[in-house]
Amino acid sequence: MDIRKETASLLERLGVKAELLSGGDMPVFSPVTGERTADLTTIPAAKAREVIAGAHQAFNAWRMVPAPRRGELVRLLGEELRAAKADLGRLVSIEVGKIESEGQGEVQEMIDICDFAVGLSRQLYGLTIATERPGHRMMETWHPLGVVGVITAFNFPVAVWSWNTALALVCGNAVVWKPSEKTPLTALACKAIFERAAKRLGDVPASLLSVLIGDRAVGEVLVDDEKVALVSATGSTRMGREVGPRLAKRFARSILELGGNNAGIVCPSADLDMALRAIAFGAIGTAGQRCTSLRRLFVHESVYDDLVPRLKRAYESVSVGNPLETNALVGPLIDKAAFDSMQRALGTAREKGGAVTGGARVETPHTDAYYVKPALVEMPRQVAPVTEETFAPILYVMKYSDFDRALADHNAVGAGLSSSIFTRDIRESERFLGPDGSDCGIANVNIGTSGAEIGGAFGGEKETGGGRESGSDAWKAYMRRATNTVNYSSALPLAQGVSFDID
Ligand code: UN1
Repeated sequence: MDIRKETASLLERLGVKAELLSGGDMPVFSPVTGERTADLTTIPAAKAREVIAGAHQAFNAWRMVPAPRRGELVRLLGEELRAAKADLGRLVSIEVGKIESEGQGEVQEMIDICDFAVGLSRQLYGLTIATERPGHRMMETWHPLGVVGVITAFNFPVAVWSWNTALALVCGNAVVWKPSEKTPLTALACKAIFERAAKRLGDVPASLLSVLIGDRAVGEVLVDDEKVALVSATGSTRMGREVGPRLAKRFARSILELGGNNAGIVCPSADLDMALRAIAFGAIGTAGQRCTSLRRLFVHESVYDDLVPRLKRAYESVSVGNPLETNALVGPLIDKAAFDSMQRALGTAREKGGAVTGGARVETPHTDAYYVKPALVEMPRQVAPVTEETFAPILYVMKYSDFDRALADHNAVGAGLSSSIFTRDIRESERFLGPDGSDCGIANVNIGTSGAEIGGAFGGEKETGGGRESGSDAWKAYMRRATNTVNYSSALPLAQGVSFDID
């Protein structure tokens, strides 16, 4: 197959102009073969600031459009995504290396959030609040916020954009998107899909959605520009440590979705067949490149010798290969840097007494593509590198005897995104979900750490950054709340019984 040609023809079908794809200063590669698929042109900082100013004008107009009408745009976006699902999913597979069902699944997640946001566009509810003063009414109103900057990572190049954008649009905001340098082509495709939806609605302000192709410097423009009211950033904790304080300095809002070092606990009563499948998908799926991937596993000593050998067999037999041409369950790592950091972590784990199954490079004809066997590492205890997130398919397995100790170890890492317990004992599961249980933003029972639905709020605590995106009431972060007190009486009573009579 000719990956460059297929990329070009997919992009053409998706509506991206061919002239955008060549002659630029930013090469784009597919991890599937390591080949170059396009050369895009990056935007200079000054031009990026102009784009943001344009987005601000779009916001000024869009905020006056009634929310259900804004929802109609998102409904059309959902329709266009349904029509483009096969092509966009395939492009995700080319650009990220996901297997087919995961590439398609990512687009399904976009369609789902559009449906959610359409309903939401008629449900941006505010409260009416009891007031202590007679002849008064107190209420909350929710208003559009401004320009929303969206910074996305390579691993979910389009779904995370859609979570933010579908909500931001119904909330009355304009969006400026800086995709990962590793996955800009899917961003151009989303922009073209959005433009079709906007054209069908008619009357959509120009620049309601903009895409900034560029590197870190462009991201910094977005973070520092006063016209950007909120930045929703997905990426490493290191990135969040830089972005968070910069936004705080100018009192801008942030939604940070950073690293995960997600764990599972397998208890004595667990359904081991179910646990096995859930663990395998969580740890091996997407080549361990989800922020929700399962990275640590605590297994009770009574089931360890049953579960772990079965897991190792699954690791040894899992098919790794070209996701575009084979039915492999595991595609490539994103690049050489990812491969190197995986090998470094495995080296350190071995030094600390870890017994490694898998982890070696799988040779293919493509020397610049990095396929690996997923690695299962039996560790004597939880020490570095177990305590750090390595964005690769490494699962550290540890034996436990005491539930409290396992729970303490579970929480004893910096990140706090997702977590799971496998048990049929309600005391254990409720404890895990309770106030002294898992300290993560996502805590599951008898399902894995990854593959969350869009209906729930998505995000995590501690070094994961505290942001919430997607479902539930995450929309509130994309609006500003006003508390309104209306006096319809002929007197002016002051709150708290204060007297202040002037002659
Ligand atoms: C991410 O890896 O950044 O829960 C997002 C999941 C997906 C989203 C992952 N729905 O695994």
